[in-house]
Amino acid sequence: MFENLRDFDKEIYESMKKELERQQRNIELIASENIVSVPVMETMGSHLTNKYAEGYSGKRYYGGCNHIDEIETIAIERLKKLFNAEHANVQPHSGANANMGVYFAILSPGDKVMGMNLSQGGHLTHGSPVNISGKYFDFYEYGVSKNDGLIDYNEVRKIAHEVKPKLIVAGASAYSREIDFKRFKEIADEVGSLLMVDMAHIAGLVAAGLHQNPCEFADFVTSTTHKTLRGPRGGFILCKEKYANLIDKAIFPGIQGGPLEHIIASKAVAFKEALSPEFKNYQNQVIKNAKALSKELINRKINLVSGGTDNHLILIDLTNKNITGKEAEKILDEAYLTVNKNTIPFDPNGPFITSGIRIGTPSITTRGMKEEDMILIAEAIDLCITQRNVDLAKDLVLKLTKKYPLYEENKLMK
Ligand code: DSN
Repeated sequence: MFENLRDFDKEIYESMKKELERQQRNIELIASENIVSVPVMETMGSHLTNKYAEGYSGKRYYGGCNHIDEIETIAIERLKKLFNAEHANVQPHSGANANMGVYFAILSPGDKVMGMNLSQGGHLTHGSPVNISGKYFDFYEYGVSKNDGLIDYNEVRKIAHEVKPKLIVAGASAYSREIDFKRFKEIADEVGSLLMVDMAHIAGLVAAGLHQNPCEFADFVTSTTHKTLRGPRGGFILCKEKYANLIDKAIFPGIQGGPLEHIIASKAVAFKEALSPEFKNYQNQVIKNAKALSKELINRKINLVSGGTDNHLILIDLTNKNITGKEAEKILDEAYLTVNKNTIPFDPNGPFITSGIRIGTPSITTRGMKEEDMILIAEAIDLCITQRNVDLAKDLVLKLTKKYPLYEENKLMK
């Protein structure tokens, strides 16, 4: 792959090659990242990018869309099957656009909405004051309990009764426990709200039947395709049939123009992978690895928010380690462990410094790592954040990444 690029544009080729080498050399622990298969990558880099196809299958604003229609229809049918959904829109360019699509479909500026506090595990697009969601709509925050770091459903219920929002948004980007969507639906029904679930982080687990499926309860479900779901970078919306037209119109012509059909084809390939029995084994291993890594970290006196994990993600509380999230991210990077700094609930530090780091197991599991490898990863993390011994940690990391090559080393870019 990439021989033509190598001959035409050395500058970009060389930077891409260095990035591939970084991905091969490092242990990727960013919970929202993954490693796509070659078929998923091939469809993304294809001639499908040449085609304009504004509109939907059978109702396009451009000629020559018959094969594009076939592709988009396959993507939609696979996605509906995967999540047992009534209606699917595969055009959102990202998770943020998927969320905006739902808001644009059902809200007017100033409407009341509830979402999870960003610094307690929520997401920018769930009403952060610096995001368009928080600027255009009247968001009220809920969060986790100070005692156990778990979503405080009683507080959610109390706020919902006080605010009576038009929409409740459930879902998180830094929450390591199962979310009870059924409970959210009960609360939404009590106060006459609609329910949207953003399942971006856990979509792969849901697809594999390892997490409660929000499509059973929510009016709208949004997601990205590139996290646990292991597809190309993108988004989608699922909804009840009665909202199908509203959602489709909100995405196009509401907030997007021409769909990215090369990405939609790649999403279809990823959905085919996600429908396979192998994918269920993979997601099972993602959770087993996260639980094993949690146990090994706790054994090394590293504190975790909520004391552990039910999913692919772990939030480390560094307050007993005399190191900030920002410093930890840097020292871990020096040892070739890639993580992101993250606020912990009730963090005394702001989002640029933070008192935590967020890690996850989707990428390392795709590489083939198992429970026994989590011992070495926990050891390397501990060497960095407790003992500040980068050299020893780096040796452990290199041993592991050599053992689990990415894309059959040297075959992707020579
Ligand atoms: N940036 C993503 C994450 O890392 O969770 C959310 O959009």
